Amino acid sequence: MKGLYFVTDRGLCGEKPLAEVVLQAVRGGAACVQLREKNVSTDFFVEEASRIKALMAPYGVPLIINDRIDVALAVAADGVHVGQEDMPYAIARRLMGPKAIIGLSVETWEDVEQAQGLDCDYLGVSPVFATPTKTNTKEPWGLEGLAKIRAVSRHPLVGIGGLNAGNAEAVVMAGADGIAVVSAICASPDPYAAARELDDIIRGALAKRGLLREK
Ligand code: TZP
Ligand code: MG
Repeated sequence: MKGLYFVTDRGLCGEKPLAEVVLQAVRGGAACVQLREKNVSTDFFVEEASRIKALMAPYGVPLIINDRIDVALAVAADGVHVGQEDMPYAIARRLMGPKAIIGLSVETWEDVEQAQGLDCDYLGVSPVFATPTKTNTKEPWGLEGLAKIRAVSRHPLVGIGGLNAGNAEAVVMAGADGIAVVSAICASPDPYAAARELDDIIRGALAKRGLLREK
């Protein structure tokens, strides 16, 4: 999981329809989209996920569902993202199958050590910085924490929490392979331009680390 990773929040999209914001993010360079819904009914979530999956199909960008394995299975999404208090990783893998993309959030050093034994596709380093978008988080990792995880982990790392065009380069240079953003795209008046700018910065930094062939 490398590059710009867009996580949705319908509340932060304001007047902009969520599907439109997703499309703009993907056109702007998002390499992955995670649908994250905390307050909608299951039938709404399934309908939305199915519609967004169809919209994204021409771009070849994977659709990941936050928490809800039932929704991911219902729409044959590319994967799920689970936190430490969601479906245990091993069960998520069994349900989703070997080809699914499964991301796991790590919030403590113990989580990082436990993840070493798991064949998850990436770790969500959560949160890198404190953010008003999600306040029930543990202590932020900071750039130093992220760099420490990079030094030991065998997994791709996706940073999340307070990330934007002003700090994305530093976060990649500290060891992130992917940069996950919510408000930097959802709350932007121009989600396409916001995604393009972020993608450019992230690619530049990945290239500096020798992780991309060209900028
Ligand atoms: N998990 C950890 S922080 C966070 C999530 C879903 C929210 C990140 O939002 P933002 O607006 O990109 O800081
Ligand atoms: Mg969760």
